[in-house]
Amino acid sequence: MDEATLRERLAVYLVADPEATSRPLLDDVQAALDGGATCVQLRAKRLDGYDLWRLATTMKFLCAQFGALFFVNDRLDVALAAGADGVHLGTSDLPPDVARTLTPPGFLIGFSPKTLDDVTATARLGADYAGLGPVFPTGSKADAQSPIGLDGLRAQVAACRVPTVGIGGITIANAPEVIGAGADGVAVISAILGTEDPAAATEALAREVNTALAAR
Ligand code: TZP
Ligand code: MG
Repeated sequence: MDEATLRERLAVYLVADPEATSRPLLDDVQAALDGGATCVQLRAKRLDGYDLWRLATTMKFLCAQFGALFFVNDRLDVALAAGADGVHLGTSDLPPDVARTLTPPGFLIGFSPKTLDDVTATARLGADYAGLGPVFPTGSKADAQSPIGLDGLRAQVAACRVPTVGIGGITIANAPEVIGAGADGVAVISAILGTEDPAAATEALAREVNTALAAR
């Protein structure tokens, strides 16, 4: 996939975490796709390999119907087995360059750098995009670092030579500022899964993101 297409597909990025919703996760993912999500990452820290693979396989099928990208968090083996478009790795997972030795051509690797040094290493390690944050305080990640804020995000985007999404505490209200700081998209958990109507929430988020992207 060329870089411009990847940037477009990262615009409205749902991180689908079963711990963040009381509804069946696939129903929420379907609703988010109906509302205009362009990308979905399955992040299920407590599922074992079998359950994660089953869920990932169904989620990939659903995403493909909408032309949305599908990533699996942490687990390269499950991402490959489920036919995902890619895997999302952090600094405590397989390094992107090591993961790359195991992946077929075109398979996407996302990376969450922690420090500014990690940010500059992102492209060197062969990652296709970076998740930068937490931008704002978040209640969705127990071990989250302190927020980098919009200025921190702007600095990290500038230092990052691959497409980026901002993550952490992003809402419909502050999404335009995240895009204004240079991110190609917004990655959210609670702004979609924590609402009564995930389709309407995604639609509103997508509207804000697309307006902000058009204004840059
Ligand atoms: N990584 C950094 S912040 C975060 C993750 C997975 C949680 C984002 O969740 P929310 O609810 O959108 O703040
Ligand atoms: Mg991880």
